[in-house]
Amino acid sequence: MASPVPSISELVAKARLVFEQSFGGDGPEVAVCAPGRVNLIGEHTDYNQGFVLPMALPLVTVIVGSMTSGQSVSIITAAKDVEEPRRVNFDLPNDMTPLSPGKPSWANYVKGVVQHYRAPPVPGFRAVIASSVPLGGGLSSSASVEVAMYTFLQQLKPDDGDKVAKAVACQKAEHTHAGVPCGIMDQFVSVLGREAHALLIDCRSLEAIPVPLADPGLVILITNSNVKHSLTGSEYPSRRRQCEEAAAILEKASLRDTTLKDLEDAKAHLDNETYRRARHVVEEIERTTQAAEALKRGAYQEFGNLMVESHNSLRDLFEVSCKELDELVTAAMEVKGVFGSRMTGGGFGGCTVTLLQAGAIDRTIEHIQRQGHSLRMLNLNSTDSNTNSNCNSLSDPVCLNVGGEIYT
Ligand code: GAF
Repeated sequence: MASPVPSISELVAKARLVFEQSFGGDGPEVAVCAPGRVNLIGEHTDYNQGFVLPMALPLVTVIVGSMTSGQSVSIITAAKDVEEPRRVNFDLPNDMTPLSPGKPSWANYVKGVVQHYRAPPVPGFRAVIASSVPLGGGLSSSASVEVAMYTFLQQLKPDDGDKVAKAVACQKAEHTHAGVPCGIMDQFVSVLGREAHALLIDCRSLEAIPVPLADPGLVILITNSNVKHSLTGSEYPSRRRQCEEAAAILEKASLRDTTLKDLEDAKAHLDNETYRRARHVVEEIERTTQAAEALKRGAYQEFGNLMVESHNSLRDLFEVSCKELDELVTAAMEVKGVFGSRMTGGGFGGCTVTLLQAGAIDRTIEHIQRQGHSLRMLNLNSTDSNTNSNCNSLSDPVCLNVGGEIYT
């Protein structure tokens, strides 16, 4: 009933075939990959310097390719549902001239990472991208392309290997070349995520604590509303701006430094919308640390209750949910054995994430489908994750980055 997740080897084989058909010659010398993510709780808190609790997924972006002697890049995407053309060539600037973003938009992630690579100048290369992360599904397809691209460049010309700096460089690529003023969560967990763990990330100090998530009695179900979200519109930047305005009025560096009491005391100075945005963030930061504690104790019902509170707050205060996401959460919560459910990611469409007892998986999927949703679902048993699996489908050298580790 749940969709099978293509393995990393299958994606590498697909990308390799496209490489050989398009470029001929000896085939690719390098293969890398980086995961998408699902955020369990802590939404729209990262750019407010708060906490987030995402986990890396077995859905990944793979890049295969080789260095060339020239000063140009030729990149092809074999990912689903992307804008044409699927092949883009560009020259690498031989001075400090920036690489301008343009059309097709998928190539901007590549250009952005080339621009912000921490060991310039980048050598010429040709490469093929393949991905199992759904585009516009709120599962960080863009961060997984950025981190895979960065990892690919590391294989051609190593940088100093600093993982946090790598995530920050990929975040910059998203800012300058995709035009999304995102926080650090997606790139951070794509680089530093660990198998069978969620990551409690402090988005101010950029420190992270792995929280074990490998109970065979527990399932994480991701349900795609099939409403495509795009964060490049005005909504995401405007939410970020409202949060910054609220912090400025409260005379705080960020909403991380704000308590509920501060907010209530200043309510008269904030317009109602700004107040509600700020209230979501302040309470969500608190919920996220509580949820991480609950997960550590195996208190799944407590965790689930916090997920539902988070969803309601995103729906009513932050206003980034939509009818389809709300319906999916309601349907999931009607099933016995479901602990909690919420929208995940930036919002305005995309996926929900549901925490449930393993024994409840079939009836949960059936129930959601009976509500009239014809949905693509991904059943992620946390013990069944292949986010750190290696792949040997290329002849040497083989380099894979999954969850931040490089295997050669
Ligand atoms: C998107 C952004 F890219 C993240 O940085 C984060 O703000 C998220 O939306 C909302 O929590 O995925």
